[in-house]
Amino acid sequence: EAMEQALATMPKCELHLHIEGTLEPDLAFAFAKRNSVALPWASIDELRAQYEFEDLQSFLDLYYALMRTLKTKDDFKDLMVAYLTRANADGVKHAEIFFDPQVHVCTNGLDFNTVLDGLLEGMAIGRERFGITGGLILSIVRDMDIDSANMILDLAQPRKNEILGIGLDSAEVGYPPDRFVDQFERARSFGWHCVAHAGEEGPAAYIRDALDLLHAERIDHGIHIQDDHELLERVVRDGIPLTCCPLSNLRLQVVHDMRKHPIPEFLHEGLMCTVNSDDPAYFGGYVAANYAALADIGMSMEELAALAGNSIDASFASDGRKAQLH
Ligand code: ES4
Ligand code: ZN
Repeated sequence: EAMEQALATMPKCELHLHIEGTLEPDLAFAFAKRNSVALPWASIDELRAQYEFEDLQSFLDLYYALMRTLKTKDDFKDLMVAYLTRANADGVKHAEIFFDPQVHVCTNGLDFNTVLDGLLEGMAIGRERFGITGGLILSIVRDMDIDSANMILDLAQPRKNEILGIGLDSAEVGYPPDRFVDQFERARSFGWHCVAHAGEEGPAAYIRDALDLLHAERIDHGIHIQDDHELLERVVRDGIPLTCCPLSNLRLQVVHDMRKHPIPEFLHEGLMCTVNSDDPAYFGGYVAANYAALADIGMSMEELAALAGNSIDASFASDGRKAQLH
C-alpha cells in the first residue's frame, strides 16, 4: 500500500506508450456506438475475453481491430485526455507518445490532420489540466508497405514542427531496420528524434542495426540485448536508453516469468534502462503497475527510483525541464 503510493507519486516520464494501446474496452464500445462501427463482439465482456495473447502478432490483431472504432478528431482528443488522466494519477510528468498514422489513414481512411489535431488537442488539455509535457512520435508500421510510410511522411512534412520524432513498431521479425533507412534519414532532415522498437521478438542484431543504420537515439524494448554481451557493453558505454515494458513482455510471452525479467540485471550492468507501459489497456496496467510488478520481484525502492530518474534523463525534454523533474 505505502509502496504503491510511493511508486505512483515518484516523478517519472513515460517514453514508450502507444496511444492506440490505451483504448480500453469500454471506450472502444463507446466509440463504436457513436461512430456506428460494427464490432465482432456482442458485449464488452465478450471483448474482454479476447485479451489472452500468445505472442506479439496475436495482440496486434486485436489492437488493429479496435483501432477501427476511432473516426473523429474528438475520438483522438478523448483518447488522449483519458490516457493523460491515468498517467497523471501514476506520477507521469512528461510523456513521449507513439501514434500509428499509417493505420488510421491508409487502412481506415481517415484524414492525417484530423488524427494529429485530435491528439495535439488532447495533449494541450493534459498540459493545462495536469502540467504534463511531452510530444508525439510518429511510428512507422513496419509490416505495412513502404509506400504507405512514405505517404505519411509526405503528409507530416508540413507539420514537422508539431511532431517530436519517428519510431518503428508492429510485427518485428522479418521486418528488419535496414528496410527503413530512407524514412529515418528523411525524419532526421525534419529535425526529428529517432527511436525504434528492436529486440522485442527480434534478435539483438536488429538492435545493432537500429543504432548503426537508423541512428536510433533510444531502443524501444531492447530486451534481447541480453543475448549479445559486446553490444550490451557498447550500449552501456554510449548511454543509449532502453524503454522496457515489463507487463507487456509478460503478456506477449517475451518473458515467461516476471522473476526472469532482465531489468534488475540491466540496471546493475549500468544500462540506461527505463520502465514504461507500452499498451496499458491490453497488458493489465499503466506505468505505476509496471513499477509495482518490479517491486513484487524484489527490486528495492532505491532501484525503482533510479529507473524513474533514468526516465527523466532518457527523455527528449529540455535540460531545464529535466532539472525541474529531478
Ligand atoms: C506494440 Cl508491444 C508492441 N510491439 C510492437 N509494436 C507495437 N505497436 C503497439 N504495441
Ligand atoms: Zn511498443
